[in-house]
Amino acid sequence: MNATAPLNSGDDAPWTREEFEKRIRAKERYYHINHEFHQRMNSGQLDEEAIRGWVANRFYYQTTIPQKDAAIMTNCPDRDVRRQWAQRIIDHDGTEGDEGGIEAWLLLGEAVGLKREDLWSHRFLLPGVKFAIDAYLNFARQQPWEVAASSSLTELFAPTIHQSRLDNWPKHYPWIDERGYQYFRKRLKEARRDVEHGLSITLDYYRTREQQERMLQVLQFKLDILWTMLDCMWMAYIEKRPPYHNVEGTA
Ligand code: AHQ
Repeated sequence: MNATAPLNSGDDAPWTREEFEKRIRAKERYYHINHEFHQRMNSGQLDEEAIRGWVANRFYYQTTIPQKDAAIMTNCPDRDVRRQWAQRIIDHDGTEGDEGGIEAWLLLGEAVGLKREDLWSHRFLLPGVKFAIDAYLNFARQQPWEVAASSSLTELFAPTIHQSRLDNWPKHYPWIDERGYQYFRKRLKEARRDVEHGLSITLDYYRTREQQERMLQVLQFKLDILWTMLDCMWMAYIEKRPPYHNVEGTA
């Protein structure tokens, strides 16, 4: 080994904070904004059934997020972190005077022609979408709280996706009541605040190169969850091949 080389010059040297963050952000190309379901959605190619199916299936994700965040808090012994993380639960469950994200999603449901009961009953929830979302909740329950916290960093890429809906839905889907768009506006601000906290926890926690590489795998796991949800919706609402489509109705 070259005697003057810096101690950390081997290829197992930890990345600097800047390099680590750059590699985290480089995962953006796997973000579900690039899934063909979202590309069709944002270019006005989805029919009403596909839009309603997406809203109904995503409702299960929205109601699971606060449970996921509560699981992280259960595992987190740090009061200061819990104080900040608790805000995520309030953002979704709401509080006196601010009905929260789940209520806003119910308004989105009504805006696309669904009843609140259609969402709360999860009657349109596809099995594969449920499995993917349950995998996220169980991950948060079982992993160290810092690992579960870092899996929320797919939201680094979320402001773009919420903005693309606000830009595209009104022109492509004039039949949707614009009161439904409150959720997307709300998340623009909340996502930016959440990822700041999530990123600082992440850049502090993963120290060795092996841990940093592990974090990129954790982020890919969450990206896979979001991508898989849309794969299931593609089968059901684009291919019109929901589970058991070829066996139902046969004697
Ligand atoms: O509305 C979304 C939301 O509240 C959250 C919380 C965060 C997490 O803790 O994993 N992720 C997330 C996301 C929301 N919306 C998704 C979308 O496409 O509208 C994106 C999703 C995410 O980026 O993980």
